[in-house]
Amino acid sequence: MLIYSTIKEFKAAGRKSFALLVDPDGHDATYFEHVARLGMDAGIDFFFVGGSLIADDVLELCLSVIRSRTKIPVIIFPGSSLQINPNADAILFLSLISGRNAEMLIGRQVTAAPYLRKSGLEVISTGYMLIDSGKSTTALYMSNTLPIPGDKPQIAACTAMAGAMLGLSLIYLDGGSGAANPVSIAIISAVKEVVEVPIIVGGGIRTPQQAIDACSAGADVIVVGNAAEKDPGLLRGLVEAVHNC
Ligand code: 1GP
Repeated sequence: MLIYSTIKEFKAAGRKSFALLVDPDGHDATYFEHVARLGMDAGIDFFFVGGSLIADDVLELCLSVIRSRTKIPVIIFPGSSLQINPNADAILFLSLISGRNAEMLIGRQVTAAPYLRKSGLEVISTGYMLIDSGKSTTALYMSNTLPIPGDKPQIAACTAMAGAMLGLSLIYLDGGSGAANPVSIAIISAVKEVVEVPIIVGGGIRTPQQAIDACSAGADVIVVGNAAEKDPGLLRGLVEAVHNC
């Protein structure tokens, strides 16, 4: 089934979902096999694959190993416009709507569009919003944008509203990989109140309680990368917490 329909169906049924973020950079096939097993054992709903600095061949390897080992949908979460590969189920087509860098809002997308068209990937338009999380993250540096201040839920709400009105299919609230603090409940609730589209929340989620808080505030999909990479033993508890929300 198409990935976006699945996400929407889960949302309609009030079922929260969990995505494990895999950054292929610096890893090999053995690691990807391990991650595939880990995701299956923990009962995750989606693999998100992407990172700021990955070479093409590692992305390809990561996608093909995970897809050959599991039936869990694999979604590219591109750290750059070069990360397009047909070996996935879908791609989040990101527009960085929290920033004012025209390249990230529409420039890279124009370059990527013909490749995406040929790729056969399901393209899911996503309003990507970086939220200040207490420390500078790779995403901020690489995108050359300012994040939305963590204590300004109204700005986040208006940004998400504009994204949804422009027709974007998802809103992704991201504190950035390895964020010191997850996106706040106030920000998630303010966004939830004004948009109907599914909301993805990630960045700095390390505990089941943080995942539960984000879900209760309105997140439909929780994304965890760093915490699970550092301590794979955490994964099962995080997934259970999300599924029990
Ligand atoms: C980052 O939302 C993701 O873009 C996940 O962040 O690695 O901090 O879990 P973490």
